[in-house]
Amino acid sequence: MKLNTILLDIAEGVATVTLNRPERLNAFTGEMHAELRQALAMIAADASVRALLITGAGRGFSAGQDLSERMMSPAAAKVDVGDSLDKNYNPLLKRLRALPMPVVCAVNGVAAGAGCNLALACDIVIAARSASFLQAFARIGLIPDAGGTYTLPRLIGTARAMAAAMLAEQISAERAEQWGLIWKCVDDDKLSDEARALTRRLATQATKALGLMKRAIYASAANTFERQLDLERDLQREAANSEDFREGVTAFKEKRPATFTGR
Ligand code: T3D
Repeated sequence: MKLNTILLDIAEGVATVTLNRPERLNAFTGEMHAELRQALAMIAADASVRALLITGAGRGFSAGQDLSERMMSPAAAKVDVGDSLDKNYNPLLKRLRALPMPVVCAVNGVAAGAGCNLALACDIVIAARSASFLQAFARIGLIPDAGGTYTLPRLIGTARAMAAAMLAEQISAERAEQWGLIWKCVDDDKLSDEARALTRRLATQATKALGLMKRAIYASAANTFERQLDLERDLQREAANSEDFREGVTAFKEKRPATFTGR
């Protein structure tokens, strides 16, 4: 598959997608969205892939929508931004959430606009200490999209979410970790190794259970306690039907490390 705006690597159970327009801080174009769709379809269809890592090339993670595709001149045809969300961003976010495997995001530099919200929609976010998170939308007269108005208040509460959205100030990786916006930040020179090691480790775990965990935890935001208990029962039944559950219990009894296959 020939790709111009992203890199895709699949090895040792891990798929790595690198946003690759470093000269534009990996801003999203229509072409990048099309390539991400192709890559995610390939990852979902490849039974050998048990975890996904997303990162960016160069000094930024992603500056969000490429604004050169949105140049407004009186002569230019008006862009329907709602169509762009319907066609590009919303399916991307839904596909990532629906992937039945852990998705790790390694934020290597600034993550702005939809780039920030793509990162925050991943299951585990690890960032370089010099990275930052910016809800840039208010600076250009937009509202947070790509799931931002959903994820932000759930991750950091309404007070911080509102100020992050309205003030559009850069949030450092250290503050993001303190607030619980991300899992953790690490020294810049450790990011790549730590993110790869973490994703490889996830790829050796009981993939089916991790995929079900993801479904349960994301569903909890819209569920009552009672409905969540019912969902846990249903998903636990599925987890317990896996070969990995049998292996986990057998390994425990035999006092040896479990070897999970993801089945
Ligand atoms: O339209 C729809 O489809 C709806 C969806 C919208 C989703 C969105 O994401 S809207 C939000 C779009 N993003 C932004 O508003 C962020 C714009 N960028 C920035 O504010 C800054 O670049 C950063 C704070 C992210 C980083 O600042 P800095 O000083 O580190 O870098 P820089 O010098 O501003 O950028 C480096 C280059 O990348 C520069 O190009 P140049 O001058 O070297 O030729 C800059 O123009 C370019 N660049 C940065 N962001 C974008 C971009 N080019 C196109 N689109 C960008 N978003």
